[in-house]
Order: sequence, then C-alpha cells, then structure tokens
Amino acid sequence: MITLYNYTPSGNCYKVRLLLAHLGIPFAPVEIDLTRGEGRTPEFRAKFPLGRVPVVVLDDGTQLAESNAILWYFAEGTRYVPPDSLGRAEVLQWMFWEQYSHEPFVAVARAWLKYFGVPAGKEAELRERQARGEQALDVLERRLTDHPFLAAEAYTIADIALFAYTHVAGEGGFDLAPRPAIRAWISRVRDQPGHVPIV
Ligand SMILES: N[C@@H](CCC(=O)N[C@@H](CS)C(=O)NCC(=O)O)C(=O)O
Repeated sequence: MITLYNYTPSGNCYKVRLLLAHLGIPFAPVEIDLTRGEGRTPEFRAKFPLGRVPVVVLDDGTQLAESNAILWYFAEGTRYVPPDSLGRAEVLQWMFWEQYSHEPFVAVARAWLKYFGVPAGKEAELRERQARGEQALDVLERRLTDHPFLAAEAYTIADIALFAYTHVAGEGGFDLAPRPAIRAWISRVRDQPGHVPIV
C-alpha cells in the first residue's frame, strides 16, 4: 500500500487525499505536524530532500512530492484527466497557475491566520498576499461564470487543485459571498462521487 506523508489541514495534502478517495485507492497516512516543526527536522529533510508535504511513497519505495505532480501521476488514464492534448494542456495551465498565482497568496494567508500565526514583522506582507489572493479569486470567478469546471468543461484534477484552498479561503480573510460563480462551483465539486471533506 502507498504511504502518504500528510499534514491534515494542508490543502496541498488534501488534494491528494481527495483524488485518492475518488479513485478508491487506499493509503497509509503518516501525519507530519507542521505546527510542531516536524517538517523541519534534520531527519525529515534527510528522508525527503524537497522538504515539504505531501509526499507519496510508492510500493517500490519511490518518492513522489509536489501535490500537482502526485495528482497527475494517479489521475492519468482516468476520467480526471482529459484524453485529448488540448484538454490536458488546459488542465496543466490551471495547475501551474494555481501554484504561481493562487496558492502562495490564498494558502499562505490562511496558514498564517489560522495555524501558524503571522510571523513577526510580516503584517504588511500578509496584506500584500491577501491583495494578490483577491486578484486570483477574481480570475477564478470570471472563469467559472461561464464554465462549469476549470478545464475541458469537465471535473478534472485542475478543479481538485484549485478547490483545495479556494473552499477554505474564508480562513485566510477572503470573502466568497460576492463570488457566486465560485460558490456554485464549490457545490458542484462537493457533489462529485467519492468527495471527502478536508477534515
Ligand atoms: N508546491 C508544493 C508545496 C508544498 C508545501 O508548501 N507544503 C507545506 C504544507 S502545505 C509544507 O510542507 N511546509 C513545511 C515547511 O514549510 O516547513 C506542493 O504543491 O506540494
């Protein structure tokens, strides 16, 4: 059975748990409590050179890190990745965008406000990240106004990647109330067979 090194409140780890639930793939979770620094110990860093969770360890011992790479690995050949090259490229577009233009702002604001505290002297940085997060949510709202899902008009791992932190954006100080298209999409994602909540 595969092992998932996991921190349960992490949206990046939740992406993997959600896809594995859709696919009915069992896994053995190993909880790494990041609030206790368990992801920064020399042992953890020696074992996992990329230094972050999620990490999946396959049956043959191979490690795979980076949430969206893990999604791609398990989803290829399933209904969660489109069969055509344009659809696949659209999925990748939204997954790359998530990592560069959404997660660093929405997820970090949430992590600081809800789990770790705002680091000393970083109050202005928090406001800047929240402003950039608002811009990202506006992009999502526009896209979802006339598309049911982010890519290829179907529920894919692009939706899983973006759902993970968007549906808990309120914990980072973001307001989804004036964003009806995002709220309707959140409901559609929750209606997918095999959906599991973040905790
Ligand atoms: N790009 C990575 C980001 C992973 C990441 O930032 N993981 C966080 C938890 S959400 C982590 O392990 N942080 C540990 C630390 O910074 O010490 C991914 O998508 O998997």
